[in-house]
Amino acid sequence: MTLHLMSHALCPYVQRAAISMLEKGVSFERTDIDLAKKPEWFLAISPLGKTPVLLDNQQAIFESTAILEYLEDTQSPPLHSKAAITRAQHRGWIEFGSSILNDIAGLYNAQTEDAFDQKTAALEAKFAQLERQLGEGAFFAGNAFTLVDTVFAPIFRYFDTFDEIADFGILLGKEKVAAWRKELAARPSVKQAVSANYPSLLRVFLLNRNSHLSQLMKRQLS
Ligand SMILES: N[C@@H](CCC(=O)N[C@@H](CS)C(=O)NCC(=O)O)C(=O)O
Repeated sequence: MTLHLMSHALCPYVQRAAISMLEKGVSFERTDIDLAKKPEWFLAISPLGKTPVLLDNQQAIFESTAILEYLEDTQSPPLHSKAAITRAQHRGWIEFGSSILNDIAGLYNAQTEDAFDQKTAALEAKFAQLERQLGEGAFFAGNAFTLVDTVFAPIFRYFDTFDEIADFGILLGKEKVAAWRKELAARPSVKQAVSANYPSLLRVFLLNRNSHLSQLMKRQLS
């Protein structure tokens, strides 16, 4: 089987697929797409013009959750529970993770302090929900690493850079969330899902948003 991931260095949705394949020990190729100048061949396989796309022997699959499900159907070990009820619940939490990613984009693009504070509050509330949801064990669903973990590892990765700018209080006092974040950061598949220059690329990306966060970063640099 030849798997080829159409990728972007900073894309959290790409990381979901990469983490899943690394967990399953599947070898795959990776090609970075310039999302500011999408090639025609990429638009032909990506109806929404977004990364990730996974090519399996030239057959294209788009949307990260479709890719994760395909990898579950074709590669072991499974990262989805055997129980239908748990799988359905985890799909819900994956969607919850996507809504956090939208809030994070809202945070780093916010033009005013007010808009930034609103996004901070929305994120704080969502992580408080997660804190209540988490049980015992290293990961979202106890000691088994699941698809929900592939979704949250890239989310927590943003906070490594945010924390260098300031503590916005989003994760403050959430002990279970903090322990989960630490476990995910130490996981080899999570580490290998991005290149070594990810933190510096993210800083440049955030600085170039012309947003409230960019201003905070510039003040820090001056
Ligand atoms: N729902 C999509 C979201 C993917 C997505 O937003 N990808 C971003 C990069 S992280 C993208 O390709 N953006 C380019 C664009 O929207 O033009 C998924 O789960 O795969």
